[in-house]
Amino acid sequence: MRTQQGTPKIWKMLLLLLLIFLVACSQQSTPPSMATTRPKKTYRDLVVGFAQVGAESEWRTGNTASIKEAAEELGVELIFADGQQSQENQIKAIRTFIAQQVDVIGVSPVVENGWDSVFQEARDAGIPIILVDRRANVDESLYATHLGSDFVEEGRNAARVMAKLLNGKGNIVELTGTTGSAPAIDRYKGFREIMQEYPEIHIIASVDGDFTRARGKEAMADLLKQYGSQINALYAHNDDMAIGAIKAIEEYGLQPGVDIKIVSIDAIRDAFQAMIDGKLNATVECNPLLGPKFFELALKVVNGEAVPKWIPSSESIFYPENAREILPSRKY
Ligand code: GYE
Repeated sequence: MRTQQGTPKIWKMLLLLLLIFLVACSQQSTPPSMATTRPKKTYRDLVVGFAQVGAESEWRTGNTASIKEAAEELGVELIFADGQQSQENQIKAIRTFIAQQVDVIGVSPVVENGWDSVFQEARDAGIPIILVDRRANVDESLYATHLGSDFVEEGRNAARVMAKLLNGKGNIVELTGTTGSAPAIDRYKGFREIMQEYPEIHIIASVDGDFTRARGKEAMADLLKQYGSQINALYAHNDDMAIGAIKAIEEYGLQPGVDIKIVSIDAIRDAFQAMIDGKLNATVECNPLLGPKFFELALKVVNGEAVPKWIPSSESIFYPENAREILPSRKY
């Protein structure tokens, strides 16, 4: 009797165990990717915060226009913050983007250092950072990718051109970009790398012109007061400073491009005009039209696709000889 009564109980237990086993198996056989896959985002789903440096140069206004136009064309929602060349403003903007839970943050860091904590905050919130144009001095794990030029190579190219213009001999003054910014650091470095091959070329002064026309003019006027006709050439880290300096040289009574050879960087439209007018001897291109590529990268990053850690631009050098012909095709 006991055995007769006991049998159905055992069967029930076994059935229950079998059921538990089957449920466990069915859960395990679900591919892990199926459980976590989210539908891919499109441009129209993207909300992007962009912390811009400011509006210090024509290069920058060209860069801002490219970003805004690309967002508009692609249908990306862009929240744009102008940092007015202050790191504090840029950090505040990034914190606001984090609070707004944007999908991606783009930033062009005004200076290289001091970004660790705010980038870490973005990472903790799961928001990827993309460096656009300028680099930040942080661990690679704190940003998804960097889209921007090879500033060291630009400095090297400026030096190669300058050495030819001076026939390997002369005194150069330098107007550097914003102290502590990636392009100022690299353009300074690249220029010297090449110039060390020319023992009869001397860099007699190097002054911060903050990438602006006004500061470029002021700084060049001071340099002329100090060194006068000892100056054979000017190397400016951007065209805007060179254009400011051209005014100072004219006011001093010398001929820019002739008495003082000038090489600068960016290749903005006004630099082409200065070359046509015979006041600038060469400009090394730096491409600000980064908008479309930036959003392409943003979308990839958000969708978990792999992107390279650095995407440099390909750039050339322009001379007075064909400046008139090229100017109409320049977009910035
Ligand atoms: O050369 C200058 C601008 O970061 C490459 O910033 C950029 C530089 C550019 O103000 O004109």
